[in-house]
Amino acid sequence: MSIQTLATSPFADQKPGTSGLRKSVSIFQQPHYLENFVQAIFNSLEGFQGKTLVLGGDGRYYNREAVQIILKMAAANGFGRVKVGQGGILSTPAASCIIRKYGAFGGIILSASHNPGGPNADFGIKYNIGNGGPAPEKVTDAIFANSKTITEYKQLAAPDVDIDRLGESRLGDMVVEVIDSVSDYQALMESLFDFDRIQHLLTNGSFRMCMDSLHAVTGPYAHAIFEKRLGAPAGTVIHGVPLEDFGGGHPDPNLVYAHDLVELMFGPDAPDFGAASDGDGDRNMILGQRFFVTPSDSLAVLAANAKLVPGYKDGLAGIARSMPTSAAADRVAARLGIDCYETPTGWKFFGNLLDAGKATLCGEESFGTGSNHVREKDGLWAVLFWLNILAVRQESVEQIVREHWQTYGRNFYSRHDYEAVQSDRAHALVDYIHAQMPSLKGKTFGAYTVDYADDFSYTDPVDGSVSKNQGIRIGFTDGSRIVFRLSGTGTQGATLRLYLESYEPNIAKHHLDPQVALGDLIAIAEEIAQIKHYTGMEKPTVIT
Ligand code: VG1
Ligand code: CO
Repeated sequence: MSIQTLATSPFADQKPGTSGLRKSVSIFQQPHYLENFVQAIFNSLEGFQGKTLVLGGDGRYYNREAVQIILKMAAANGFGRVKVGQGGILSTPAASCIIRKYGAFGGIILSASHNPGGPNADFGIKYNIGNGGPAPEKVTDAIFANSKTITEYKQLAAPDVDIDRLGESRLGDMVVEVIDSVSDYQALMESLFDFDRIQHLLTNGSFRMCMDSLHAVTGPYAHAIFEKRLGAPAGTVIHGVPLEDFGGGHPDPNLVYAHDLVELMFGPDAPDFGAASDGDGDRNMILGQRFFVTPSDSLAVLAANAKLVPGYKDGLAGIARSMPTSAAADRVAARLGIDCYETPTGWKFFGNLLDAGKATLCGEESFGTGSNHVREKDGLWAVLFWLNILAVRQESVEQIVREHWQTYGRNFYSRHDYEAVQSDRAHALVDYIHAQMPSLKGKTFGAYTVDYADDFSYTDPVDGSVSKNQGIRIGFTDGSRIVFRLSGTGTQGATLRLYLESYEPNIAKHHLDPQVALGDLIAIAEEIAQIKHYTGMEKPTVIT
């Protein structure tokens, strides 16, 4: 087995987005495309000789091929060991857990998360650092810079490794260790939650749940934890076999794409609790019987009830949420007397706060919730957290959320996505809003007066790094807001995200449909951004 150095030339489009590099499979299959990016990762790291790399992905099309390429490149570049999930499978939170547990140098996760998979869909790759979290911007910037000047990459000339059989083998001087994809993660969950109590809830005959893995990576994890360990009846987990194309669907746990679950949970014989997770297992959607919990509310409810859960019984150090996420969690933090941090979109911005012990729980409006147990958002963790709360409180999901609103008021919230918009039109829309920004403050729209209009900029309180242009915020004097952002994970044209939020303390209005409660703000957003004109779309692709 010899180390080969192969000549290559750079690709101009390898800039990591909100969460790694995401492109269509056909782009990744171009000669040297994946290799260039992997070498660019290695070139921007120092001190990994002889150290351990964690490797795995969500099982989508091209996962297995990419694993073989990366193993041979890791061996040629001098890693001492790669821990690879069996069959190339590791959920994003499991990879984070394994990096931390074994003190690995870092990890490579193969996933395009909630984007569809298959030969005509998307693939992705991201690098996580030794704390188990996504590489911060200074690392992703270095990777991008390297990718633009790369001239060669290294690989070991060797046959493929058997990644389906557990155990160790050698690839040149490097050890390849094929590990069980689930067990370390399951052990971590058992250390945080009251499994005995959850088991009792799931087996007492009066409580039913449905977990929809959307044919994505959490299937094996959900089967092992909910059915095998916690005793839920067979069939509790649906779509639980990971498929390379996720069965042709979007593995995105929202009201549109998790349609089978939504139909069940809003149907006549709905279970008590429903949940779904995304392609790589870091997102979650929580449903009660005929009741949807917004991710922003979910974060707030978990925070308010954290003391009921063994892993969080001593209280929270702080809460962090991404800027577009509703301020529901801020109200809980205020009552608990702890800090609440507002970060840009993307989990990489939570890492420093978690490492510094400033935050315990983190969340994003995009169905992402997590804590300091790993450095990624964690779908099944959120499901277990809810189950633990339900097992202790013995109330329904709806009762718990309604009572939460009574205590804290309700933050009406919705996100409207306009997908696959022509890029130049989307940027023209952003320019159009920018042009108005200096004159927006003080302007009135019906009953609403603009309090501020800015581009969100974040200064990391731990390392002082500054991230600019993280979304346009238009805030009104009554505390409601409109936020505009362009997605950093889409692969087709541009995706416009419009985030809407208003606060309603009056219990008598808590029953309103959010689209009705937010109706004025939706109209104002259209007036300010001319969304129909610029996107050419009459209505959003997805409303959550
Ligand atoms: C989206 C979400 C963001 C999330 C990111 C990665 O990013 O809005 O909150 O962190 O996806 O999640 P964007 O740039 O498209 O808005 V995942 O589960 O796709 O890794
Ligand atoms: Co994801």
